Order: sequence, then structure tokens, then C-alpha cells
Amino acid sequence: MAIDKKYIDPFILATERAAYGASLFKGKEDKMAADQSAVDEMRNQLNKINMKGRIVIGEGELDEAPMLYIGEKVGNNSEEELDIAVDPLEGTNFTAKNLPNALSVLAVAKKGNLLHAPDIYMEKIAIGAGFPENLIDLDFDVQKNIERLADAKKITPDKLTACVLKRPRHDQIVNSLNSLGVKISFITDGDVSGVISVADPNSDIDIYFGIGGGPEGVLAAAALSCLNCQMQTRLSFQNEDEKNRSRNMGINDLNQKYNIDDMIKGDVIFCATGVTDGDLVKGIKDHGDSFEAETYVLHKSSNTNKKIIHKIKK
Ligand code: VTB
Repeated sequence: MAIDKKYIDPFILATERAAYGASLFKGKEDKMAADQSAVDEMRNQLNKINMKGRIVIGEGELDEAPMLYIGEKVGNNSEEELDIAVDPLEGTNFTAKNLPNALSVLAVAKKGNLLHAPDIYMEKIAIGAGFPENLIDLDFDVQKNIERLADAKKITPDKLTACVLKRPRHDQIVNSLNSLGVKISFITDGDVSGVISVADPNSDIDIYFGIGGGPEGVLAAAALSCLNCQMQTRLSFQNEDEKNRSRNMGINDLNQKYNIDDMIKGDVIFCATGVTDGDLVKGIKDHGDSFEAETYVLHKSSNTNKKIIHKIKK
């Protein structure tokens, strides 16, 4: 069952407003205030939408976050039952330091159709569209994944570019890529747009590797599911408490590998609005009594795939 197209615009407004809220704190070295402002703006807009909405990925598990926490009901309690994954400010560091690539992101599916990923680490691997199914796999080593991708593209590994989040936990991946001669495009944060870059015809990224946030993994999977790309993930537990929390959230097989269809079932809407200028979209421009926002919008069932700029009254 498709999500009615009438829902696209109000959800775009939710990331536009959140991005505007965060943009007020650009370069102010206050991550918390930027995040809170994005959350307040997004929540306000979500509650105006005609839906029985439920946050399934949000700012915190259960009651630990004041707003947009997992399980929070949003919308005006009419019409469709929708599940929503939100990251009102993806890139709090970027915003605080006024660096590129801060986004406000959400994904929407029918009730029950999004993986309820706990806020723990997740292994991720992703490639673009048009490849044989199951070309990449988290159980293959870096070399095997790279060689299979290079073969499918009929090029040598040294012509490939991989995107990797710069963290010591990725040293082994980086060493393997170096020894294969693969070019690396490092990001310092923001793996939602990092993963999505495999689908961007204007970027030279061929593959994404590494461990980042679980919620961010599901959001990126929502975008890639509209773009026929491939992605595989697996939760990466640091301790027993994380395992228990995951079981409590309904995850029975802790070692499960998730392909896109295991994370995102059926129809989905994805919106990402720029806070600061970035690879995917431009940031908020303040015009005094209005602001301009650019949003990347995807809707699977209507094949919507566009970047739109809106001028919005404050
Ligand atoms: C990850 C990544 C995010 O923060 O959650 C990262 O998925 C935090 O990683 O996109 P560390 O714990 O290693 O700092 C982001 O980069 C930004 O929220």
C-alpha cells in the first residue's frame, strides 16, 4: 500500500523548519542548543499533520529524551497510521562549527514497516544501483567486496573510490583499501549523506564502508530503497546493556544482517534539508522575514526524486 502523495509536502516542511531551527545556531559552538531548536521546530510541524504518527527512530530511547523520543505519538491523531524515523539535526558538530553537510532528515513508512534500530553502532556497506543482487556482503572482507565491485564495473580496484568515516575503528578497512590502491574520500561525521553519496551521479563515490549510528543507518537505507541501491547492515554491540536494550526493542537475532528490504518495507518518503551547505543540498539562507531551504525528496511509489527550494515565512 502506497503512502498518499499528499503527505510529501507536510513532511518536507518538517525538515525545512527543523533545518531553519538548527541554522540559528550555526557557528555558535553549542551543539545541544542547535539540536534542541531543530527538535522543537520539527515536532511542532509534525503535530500539524493529519496522521496517527509514531516516532520509531528519534532523539532517544523511551523517556530519556524530552522530545521526539522513540514511541512518542505525533500528528493530530487522524487518518493514516505512519511510522517516522527522525534525525532533526544530523551533524550537530558541523552546525556548531559552521562546517558543510549538516542536514535535517526524516523517513516515513506505513505502521510497522521501519526497522526499530536502537541507538547503538551499526556496520554498514553500500553501493549504487544497477549491480547484480548481493554483490557486496558484510561477511566478505574488504578485498573481496572491492574486487567483486571492480569486476562488475569492469575496472581495476585502483579506479574505485570508497567513502569512510574517519575514526580509529576503521583503521583496518583503511589499510586494506590502501593496499588495493582504492581512493578514499574521508568524512569526519554525517554518514547519512556519506552512504547516500553512492547513489549520487555527481559524486565519484562507488562504495561506503564502516561503522556509524544505527538510526542513521535506517535513515540512509530509506533513501537507498527509493534509488534501487544496495546496502547491508548489522548491529555492532559494545556491551551487554546494548544487547538487552536491543532485545527489549524487539530484535531477536542480534547477529542478523539487514538488507534494505529488511530495514524498509513497502513505500517510504525520505526528506533531507540542508542546514549548512553540503554535497547533497545547500544550507538555509536567511532573508529576514523568510528563509530559503533546499530539500532532497524521495517517495518510492510515485518515483519522486527531486531537489526543491522553498522560500518560507518565518
Ligand atoms: C555516527 C554517524 C553520524 O555521528 O553516529 C557518528 O552515524 C558518531 O560516531 O552520522 P562516533 O561515536 O564515532 O563519534 C555522526 O557522524 C553524526 O551524527
